[in-house]
Amino acid sequence: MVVNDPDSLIQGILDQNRRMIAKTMTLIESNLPEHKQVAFKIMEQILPRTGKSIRLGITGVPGVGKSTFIENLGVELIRAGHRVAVLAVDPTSQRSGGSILGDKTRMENLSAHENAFIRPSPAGETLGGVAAKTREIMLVCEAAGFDVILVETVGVGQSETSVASMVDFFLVLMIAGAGDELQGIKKGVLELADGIAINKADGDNLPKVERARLDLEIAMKMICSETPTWRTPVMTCSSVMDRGTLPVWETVLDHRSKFKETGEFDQRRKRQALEWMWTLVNEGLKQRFKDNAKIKEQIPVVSRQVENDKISPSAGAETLLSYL
Ligand SMILES: Nc1nc2c(ncn2[C@@H]2O[C@H](COP(=O)(O)OP(=O)(O)O)[C@@H](O)[C@H]2O)c(=O)[nH]1
Ligand SMILES: [Mg+2]
Repeated sequence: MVVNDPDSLIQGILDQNRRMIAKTMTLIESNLPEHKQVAFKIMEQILPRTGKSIRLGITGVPGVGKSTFIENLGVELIRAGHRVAVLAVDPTSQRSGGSILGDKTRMENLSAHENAFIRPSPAGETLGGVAAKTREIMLVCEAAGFDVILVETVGVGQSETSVASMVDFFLVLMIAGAGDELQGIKKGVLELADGIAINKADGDNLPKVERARLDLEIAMKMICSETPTWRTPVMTCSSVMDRGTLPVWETVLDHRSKFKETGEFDQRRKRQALEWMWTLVNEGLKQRFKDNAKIKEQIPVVSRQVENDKISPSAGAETLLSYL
């Protein structure tokens, strides 16, 4: 078999061959032009087989229990007959340093399962690049028959926005803390949320969690909902208790059936596809700018002129852009 033969890789994906799936993902993550080309061919071919999964994004500050939530829910869903893929968007991750999912041992209940596939965040120079790769990786998972995709992200550099724009339901996990329940959550993230869940609703935490839930419900009344179909609910869950995450899953399914009924489900997917295209256009423009030989040569020249007040910054920018 040819090593990077798109046809064998496509067949491997459709056959749910884990090695071939992983190999395709590595090609997607690669920055080598020949790898990109193969990945592009594969993506075009598998596209008709994608889009059928339930896509759930999960964000929250470090320590709220995102990974534990994903593992608990993942195990429950597999028990119910689903095939679950777990992906991460972490713009700070380097391949060597691991990612927010932690090492394999962190999700050992899930990672050992043949109906689970866990992929840490791709490394990348820009968040746009990392997110675009994660999106394609998600599509590979769908073509390989995974019917639930769970995407974990930390709140770094707008990564929530990127993840919200690739999923059907965006979940913000929180914990009951002292005082301000909104602490650590960036303004705007609650507006992206399709649901909020206060995690660690177990043991001694329970009264604190219930108070936090009431406070948050009041806070959420200030946020206008985008559609009459849905008001962002404030839920509670526990990822250390058996079935403790299932109420959240019920809400995801409820949202899905309501949005499908009104047509907003398809509208959202379409809007996301266009947003993705523009992200890729932006990334592509930046890359072409960086790779342009004439621009490379002119950057030091123009930079010096701007530094020495010979030309204005805007004239400098105009000059460099004119070489594109
Ligand atoms: N009591 C309790 N502890 C939890 C729960 N979920 C996570 N934890 C603990 O919180 C810590 C952080 O969890 P982790 O999943 O790594 O958080 P992440 O950084 O958001 O991915 C770990 O020590 C978990 O055992 C929960 O539902 N209840
Ligand atoms: Mg984590």
